[in-house]
Amino acid sequence: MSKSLPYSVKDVHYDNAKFRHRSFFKVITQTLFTSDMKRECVSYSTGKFLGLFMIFGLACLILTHASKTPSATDGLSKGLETNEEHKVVTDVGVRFKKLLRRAPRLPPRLSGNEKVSSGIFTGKPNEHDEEKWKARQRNVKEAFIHAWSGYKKSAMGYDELLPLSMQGFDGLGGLGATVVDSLDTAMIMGLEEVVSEAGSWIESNLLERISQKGDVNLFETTIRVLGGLLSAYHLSGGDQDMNLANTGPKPTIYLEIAKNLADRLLSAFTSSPTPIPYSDVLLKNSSAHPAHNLLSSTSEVSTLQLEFNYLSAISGDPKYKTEGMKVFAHFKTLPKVEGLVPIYISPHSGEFIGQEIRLGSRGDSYYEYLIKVWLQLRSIQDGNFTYLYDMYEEAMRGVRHLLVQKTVPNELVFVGELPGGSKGSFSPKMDHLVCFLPGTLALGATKGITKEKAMKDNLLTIEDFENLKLAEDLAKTCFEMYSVTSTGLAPEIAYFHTKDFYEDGLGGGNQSSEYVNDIIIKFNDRHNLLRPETVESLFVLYRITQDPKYREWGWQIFQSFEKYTKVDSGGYTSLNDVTTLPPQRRDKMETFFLGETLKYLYLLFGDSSVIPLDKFVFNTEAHPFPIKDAIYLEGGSFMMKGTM
Ligand code: DMJ
Repeated sequence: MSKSLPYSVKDVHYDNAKFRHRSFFKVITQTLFTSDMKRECVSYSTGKFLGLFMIFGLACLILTHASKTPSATDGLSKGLETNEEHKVVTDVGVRFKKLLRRAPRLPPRLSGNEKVSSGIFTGKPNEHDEEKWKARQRNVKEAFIHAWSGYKKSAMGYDELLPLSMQGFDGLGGLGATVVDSLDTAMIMGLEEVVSEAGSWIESNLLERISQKGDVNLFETTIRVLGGLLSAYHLSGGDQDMNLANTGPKPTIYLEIAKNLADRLLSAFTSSPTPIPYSDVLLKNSSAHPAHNLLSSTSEVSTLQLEFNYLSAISGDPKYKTEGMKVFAHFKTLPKVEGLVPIYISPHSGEFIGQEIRLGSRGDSYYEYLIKVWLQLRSIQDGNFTYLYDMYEEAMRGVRHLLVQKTVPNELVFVGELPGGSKGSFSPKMDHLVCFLPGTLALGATKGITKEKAMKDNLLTIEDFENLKLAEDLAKTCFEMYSVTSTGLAPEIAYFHTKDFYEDGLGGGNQSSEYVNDIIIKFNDRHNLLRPETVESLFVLYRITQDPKYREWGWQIFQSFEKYTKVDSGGYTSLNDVTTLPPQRRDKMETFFLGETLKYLYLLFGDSSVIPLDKFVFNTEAHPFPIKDAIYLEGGSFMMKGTM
């Protein structure tokens, strides 16, 4: 494991101070952060004096400045800071903190390449481009129709479609998961016929299923079914007391079913002796039990809160939020490794179990929900949720310090694993699931506004820039995990060639890829389940950086899905091996292909004003809930205050 910081301020080129008039003090303080300016400064005749002055300044800083780094909460949610926090910082410390904050928040100097590709200085995309992306967006809509019609024809009412055998399969407890997961995508795409079919099925069947079905997984049911119902409620006009959908049931139907389901799911919380819920619920009698190994996954118990909080807001009943947020309050008290957490937790003791740390399976959305729940709740007056932001920032520092490495020979950035915790060895292995992280990092950095606006308004801290840089580098690696294979589709898991690890003969099969020696794909990891994480991150990064390369990458990935996963009789299928041609097919269309993958591609190619990231938060299954000024507390209960 690399002991040195793989990411440092040196990696972040964001200084364009030369475009601005700088005061004497700014010259000194900016010099602390930017190597370019350091050179400039030394060339002055007073260089030596300035150097001495810098050393003096640093000494003062160490004596007076509390070690806390600037937080986004400084600039964005001042109201959340406590008086105590203000008291511990001396006046001198405050002055130095301010000086030091200003330099890194200056807008960056974009490279020539960036200027052209970002479109920031080249004006809006031309008409031809607009038409091109509209056409590509239509292609995604057609893909969704093909997927839905395959499901409708062979599997309507089942959880999933088996597209090759043309039958349905209940792999998620039998709640018609594909119907609910697909509904808001159809609404966003304006597919009224699908909205009508899915909405009518939900209205006629779902309550009965909920009251009769047996075991379901708390997490999967919350993110896919509860999440799908809640976003359908919002998108069909529920928050505005209107019915915006021309077809399908009234929004209140979605809300009523959501409440019924959530009331049963709550038993996972109330049956557990600790704030950590059990993993499984028996819907028909509202009872809950732990998994066979008696453990809950860290990501699962911490990926329920966006849904439960929003349900409390729209139903006026705080019980969902109260139970869900107890989990985070409990996590706050647990020991961590530089903010990183083991992937198992016991609902009986409330303690982490084992030492395995990763941002892939069982770990991933813990980190995603820390920042997203903070974004959702930060404007609410009934509690201080800054601790979520702090936990997120600490965790991302931990990621940069302990998990980020670069490949040999081409220096792709990846996030590895600690199979034995902080004392064990580093594993250069990354689940495709980790590719959610670039999007989350970018969202956490700008809080959903564009990078350009965030820089103009001086909102970005050094850590925000570091996180943005990591987001962009990691998104490239995720994209290359697709490009390196014969099919242009990523494997479920990739290993990376590092100075300590290499296995020969396990490339992705695309010999023309520059990275064929950097990325290693083991036999057991060669499948592709139509997962969304990479296109999700491309969507978020495109919205935030406005760099069209993310759209182009998304288009390449979409074309590969079209070429190798489309099933003529209807639907799309998972693959067994992405490295060989023709790829062996697996006979399963996961619900998230319609709920997430195609939705993110559609939004990536479309107008950025649709579901803006500073006004909506997507749950981990891509169901958008409104945030901006939408939820607030009034007289002890939650009310809606207009949403869009
Ligand atoms: C989805 O159900 C969610 O995105 C979840 O957070 C992770 N796994 C799948 C998609 O890969």
